[in-house]
Amino acid sequence: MSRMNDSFREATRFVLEGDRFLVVSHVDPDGDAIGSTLAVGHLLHLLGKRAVMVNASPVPAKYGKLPGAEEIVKLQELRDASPFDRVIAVDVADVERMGDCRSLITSDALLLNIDHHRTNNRFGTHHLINPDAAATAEILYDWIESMEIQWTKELATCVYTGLLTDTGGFRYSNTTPSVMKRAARLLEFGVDAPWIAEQVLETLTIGQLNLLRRGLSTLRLSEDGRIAWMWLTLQDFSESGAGEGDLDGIVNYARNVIGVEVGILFRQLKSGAVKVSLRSRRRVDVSEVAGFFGGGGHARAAGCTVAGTRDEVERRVLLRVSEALERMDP
Ligand SMILES: [Mn+2]
Repeated sequence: MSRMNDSFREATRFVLEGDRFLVVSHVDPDGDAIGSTLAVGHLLHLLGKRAVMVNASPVPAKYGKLPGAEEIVKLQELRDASPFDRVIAVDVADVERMGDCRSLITSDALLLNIDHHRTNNRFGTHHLINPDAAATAEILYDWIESMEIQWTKELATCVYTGLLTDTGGFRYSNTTPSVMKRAARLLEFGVDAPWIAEQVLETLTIGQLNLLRRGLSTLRLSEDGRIAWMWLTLQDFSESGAGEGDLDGIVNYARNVIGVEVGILFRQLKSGAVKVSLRSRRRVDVSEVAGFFGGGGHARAAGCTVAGTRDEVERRVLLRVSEALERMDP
């Protein structure tokens, strides 16, 4: 605990000593990535600093109404900006996950790495990393508290969004007493919980619905019924008018089938490789499976990109998941 306090103090000093910051998160951002990006943006503004928020991917529509979301710029909009020598990366386990945002950063930049992925490789110069945190937003909550600054509704809303989405709507095993206590405090600062839930959990785009329909039509089960998987092709994307942001949550339908322990979504990438999203119900650590293929994530939610033909990738991943399941057996 006291070590974390030291880290908070160092992180605060890092922020106070700078003037202009780049705030960045991972490609294909989720609610924790966007919520944490916005929370750091609000925080920097409250401290009188200049903050430029960027993401290599577009902000998914469901996060577009969060306070400040319209200020997250696209990479292209910064083409002529001078590079940044102070950077805050949120929810980024590996510098590669920033995508082309790396091009905005000087080689000698000071970088504060705030993250909760167990696979984080400490690529920054300053670190607030806690793999036991449910969300990057949970680390931000504690850091902000340590600064004793006045919470605003906007700041609280963005932190709350990260807590809500990374716990699957306060449902996953990372929904700890600590998460609920922090969420409860955030409500006291004026967070509109039903509004956020409606925005980020109860909203489907037509593209998402079309993708879901196509994905479900490919769903297959392993013989023992413990693995379910779906495929989405490039054609599925083009014909359903869907983008990256529309993939959110589709893999859960495979995992949610009764008896299934691991759900998998395979999707073709333009590069020819296959992006694999893995979700487990209770026992299999899918971050280990993803790690084997050079990816990462959390015990219950992880992903990787695998090169090879459709059949090859499917066979290799299913084999690895089966082995993980066998290891789980008593
Ligand atoms: Mn996260």
